[in-house]
Amino acid sequence: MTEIATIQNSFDVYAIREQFPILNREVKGKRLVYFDNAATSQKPQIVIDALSNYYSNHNANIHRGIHTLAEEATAAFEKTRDTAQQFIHAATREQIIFTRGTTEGINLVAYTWGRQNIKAGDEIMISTMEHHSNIVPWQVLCEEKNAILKIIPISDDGELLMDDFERLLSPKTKLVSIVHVSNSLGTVNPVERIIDAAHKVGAVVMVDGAQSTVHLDIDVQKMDCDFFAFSAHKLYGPTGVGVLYGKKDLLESMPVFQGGGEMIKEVTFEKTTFNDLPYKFEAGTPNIADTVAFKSALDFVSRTGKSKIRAHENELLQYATSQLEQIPGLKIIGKAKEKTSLVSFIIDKTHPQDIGILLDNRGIAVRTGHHCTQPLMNRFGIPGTVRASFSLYNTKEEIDELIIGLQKAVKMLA
Ligand code: 7TS
Repeated sequence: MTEIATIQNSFDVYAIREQFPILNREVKGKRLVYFDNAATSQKPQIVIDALSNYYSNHNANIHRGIHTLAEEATAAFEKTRDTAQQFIHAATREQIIFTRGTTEGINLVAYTWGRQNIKAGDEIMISTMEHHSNIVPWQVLCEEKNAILKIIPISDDGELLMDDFERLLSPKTKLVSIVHVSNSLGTVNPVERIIDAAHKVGAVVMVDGAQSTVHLDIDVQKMDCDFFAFSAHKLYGPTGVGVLYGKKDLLESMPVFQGGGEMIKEVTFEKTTFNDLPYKFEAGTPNIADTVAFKSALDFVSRTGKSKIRAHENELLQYATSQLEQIPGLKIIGKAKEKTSLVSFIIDKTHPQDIGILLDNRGIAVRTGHHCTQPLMNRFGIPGTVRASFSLYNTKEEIDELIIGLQKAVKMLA
C-alpha cells in the first residue's frame, strides 16, 4: 500500500505533516506553528516537485507550438482544467477560466458582465462580511453606472440576517455577490438559500469561494451559482493561479476582459473575432507552471478526502474555541453555528498587533489586523482581531502552544 492509500483509510495528521517540508523549520528558535492558513496555506512536497519537474523537463509556451515540449506543457496545463472541473463539479471544462486568483475572478465579472448589464438605478447586493476584493470592484462599477450598492446586515454572532436580505431583494437587484465562508469570522453562509431567493427576483449570483473551496465540498451545479471564484494558494497550491467558474450562457454572452494573444480567432486591423470559451478570457501567456502544479494540490486534497479533513479541522475548531474561552478578557468575534476552522478574537487591554508579535517570538504565526474586511471590523467597533486559522496539518498540541503563548502575552501586556 502506498503512503497516500494509507492516509485515505485513516486520517493521520503526523503522516500528513511529513508531506509539508516547511513545517520542519524553526522560527525564532522554536518549531514553526503555522496558524495563518486563511491567508495562504503551506504546500505539500508533491506540489513543490510538480513545479520543479515542470521547469526541469517540460517548460514551453502552451497552445501555440507543435514541438514536443509545447505539446507536453499544453497537455499538463489543460489537465488541471479537467481536475478543477471535477473538483467543483462544473458541467463542462469550458466553464473553468484560469485567473490570477479570486480577486481577478471577481474583477473579471465586474468589468465584463457588470459593465454590460448594470445600468443607472440598478442594485448590487453584497454583505457586511465581504473581503475588500468583493467590495471595491462593485463600488467602482456602481460609481461608473450610477447604480446602488446594498449591504446585507449581520448579527452580533456574525451570521447574515436572512430576513433583512430577503426584504432588500427586489426586481431592481441585478447581482448578489456573496462570500461563501468569511475570512474574518469563519461563518459559512447559506449560499443555496441566497441563490434561490436572488434567482426568484431575476438576479445573478456570484459566490466568493476563496475560503470555502479548501474546507467544504463544492458542487457549483447543485449550488446553482452563476459565478464562483477561488484561489489555488489557499488550497495547498501555488500563488498566482485561480479559477473563475461561470454558467455557460453567461460566459458566452459576456464581452472580453483583456485583449491579446490566445483570446482571438482572427485579427485584422478592421475586425477581431474572439476565441471560444474558456480561451476568450485567457489573454496572453498564462501562469503555466503554477497552473500545472495546482493539479497536484487538488489531487492531494481529493486523495486525502475532504470529509476526513473537515472532521479533523472541526475537532481543532472545537478544541481551540473551548480553550480560548478560558482566557480571561478574551472575546471571540464570530460565533456562527456553521463555521470553518478559524477563530478571530480580541483580548481586553491589548492590541492585536502586540499579541501577534509576542506569538511570533514563540514561532507561532497568526494574522492580526482587519484582514481586508474593514467594514466588518467597523460593524463590531474594533480596529482588528487576532486570527488563528487551522488546516489539515495542524494539531491540538499546537493549539496548546498558542494558549500558553497567549497566557504569557496577556501577562506581559495587560
Ligand atoms: N475573498 C476572501 C473571502 C478572501 O479571504 C480573500 C483573501 C480573497 C477574496 C482574495 O483572494 P486572493 O487570493 O485573490 O488574494 N484573504 C486573505 C486573508 O484572509 N488574509 O490574506 C488574504
